Order: sequence, then structure tokens, then C-alpha cells
Amino acid sequence: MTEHLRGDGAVLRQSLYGSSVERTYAGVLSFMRRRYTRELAGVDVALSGIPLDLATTFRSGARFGPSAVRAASVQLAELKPYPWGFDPFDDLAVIDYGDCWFDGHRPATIKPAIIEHARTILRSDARMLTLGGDHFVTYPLLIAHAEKYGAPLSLIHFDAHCDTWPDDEPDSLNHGTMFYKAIKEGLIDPSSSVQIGIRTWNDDFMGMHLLDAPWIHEHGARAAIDRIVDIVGARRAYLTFDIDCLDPAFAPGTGTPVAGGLSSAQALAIVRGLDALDIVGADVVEVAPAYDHADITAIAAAHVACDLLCLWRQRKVRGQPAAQSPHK
Ligand SMILES: [Mn+2]
Repeated sequence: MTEHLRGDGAVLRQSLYGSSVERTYAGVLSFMRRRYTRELAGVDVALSGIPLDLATTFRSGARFGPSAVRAASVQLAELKPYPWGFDPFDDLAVIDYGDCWFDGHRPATIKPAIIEHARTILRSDARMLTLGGDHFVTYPLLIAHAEKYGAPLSLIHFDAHCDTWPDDEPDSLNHGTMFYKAIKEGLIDPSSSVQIGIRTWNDDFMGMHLLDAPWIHEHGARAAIDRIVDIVGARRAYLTFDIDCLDPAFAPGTGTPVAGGLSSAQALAIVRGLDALDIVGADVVEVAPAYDHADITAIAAAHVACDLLCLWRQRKVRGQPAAQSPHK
């Protein structure tokens, strides 16, 4: 299915399906040239951005992540993604919903604003693919996803950091404590959750399975996929990908880089192997383009997001029904 547009697919495309022939690098740079719309009827996946960086502990700048990843993603709209060999949009209706609005000058309102943004999308049957923003955004997203899909969810967490440092302050904006709160609040089940690429210490990893960066380097992507599938099984899972899971050589444009991380090839190989899992929502966070070079980090993030769409396309084509809300 190919539309021949003389202009800008982000605003001119008629169908939510298929790809279009256009100058991918020009005009309104939606994610992979999908239509910018807030109309959710018939949508399988709504991509949106959350341009927040007020919860960072070190270098800020992830508020520019969504626009940088969108700009880097357009080249991926030129060809069928490798190694999949299909156009995910032939079978999967994907829109760019735009960005979550919140008032950064009233910090206490940010978490509720993100929860409401997510609820609005999840009230339809669209899945969310979210671009951060700093990693704090995953916490309100987990609250909304647990409401929709049932708590606790399993967490598939790519990161240099475990983000389970203790924090009992309910209103804190901290991008290192979300999963401490999520476990304490029963949003995620640590015993069926897994953290991949970790290389920062915490005295208490709170019972989550750890495939830390040295383990990945020793055992490789195939073994990691097998372990993740074993740990998560058939449970509903939320996947969060902090771009600093990658080594700073592959993702310099991020707020808290740590040496010794995964290559983009390793991380993509792992993500591509997760098509057996029931991923109910996903995000790619912590791209901070001011520290990037030649868009390296944004390109890596766009590839991760594209591969997540391909996983969902696989499940849709194989006929596995999308998980329905137990609360419906
Ligand atoms: Mn991190």
C-alpha cells in the first residue's frame, strides 16, 4: 500500500495504513511520517512524546528528546525495516499523537497530567509508544497501564541504572526512583521483571532479575532473549528503554551516561527477539540531543522505537489478540 503524496504525509496522508512516497526529510517531521492526529478510532499504536526533563539528577535536556527522535526516525520511513523485510504500516495503524501537555512551572501537576494523557489514549484500544523525556515519565505511564491492563505488570527494563533507589516522597520528581515506587505500589511484579544492561550499584535491587551489562557481554543477545522470555512468560509486560542502556559510544546524547554499556547492535538484537511477549506498552526515554553528535543517539532511539512497532505488527499479523482491559 503506497500513497503518492505531493507533500507532507504527516498532515496529508489519507490512510493510517501503508507508507507514502515523499521527501522523508522535509516538512512536519512526525515519527516515521505517520499522520499527526488525535483521532484514536481504528488506531493500533499511538506514539506520543513527553518533553520532560525536570526529574533529572545530572545533565538535563531530555525535553528535546521527542523532537530529536522524530527527526531521526524519518529516514526509517524510506525502506522496509531490516531485518524484518515488511512494512509494519501495511498491517499496523500507527499515528503520531503529538506531545503530552503539562505545566512545567507547577511541578506537582506534572505526574497527574501524564497519567491523564495516557488514560486518554488508553481509553481507546490503542497501545502507547512514548518518547521521553527523562525516565520519570515511565512512572505515571505505569500507573495508567496498570489501570488498563491490570496490576501487577511485568517490567522489561533496558538501562544503565536500576532506578530503584529508595524514595518515599510521593510527590518527588526523580528519574532514579520510579521502579522503587512502582514495586512498592504493586504496579509491577519484581519476580517476573527483568533489568538489562545495568552497570550502576544499588544495595537493594528489590527482587528484579538482573541481566547486567557484564552478563550481556559474556553471554550475548540470544541468551538474554531466552532469559527474558523465561522470566516474563505469558504475562502482560511494559517495556521501557532508557537509551543510556547503550554505551556512551553509541548513545552520547543522554543525561547520565555510564561506560561499559551495550552496543546498539546488541540491544536491537535483544529487542527484536521479544516478539513472543505480550508487551502492552513501551517507551524510549532519556535522549538529550544537546550532548549528541551527528544524531547518533536519536538514530539509535528511533531504531528501537521502530523495532517495537515491528514486534506489535508481528503479534497482530499472527492473530494474537491485543490484551483487553480486565476493567472493561
Ligand atoms: Mn538510566
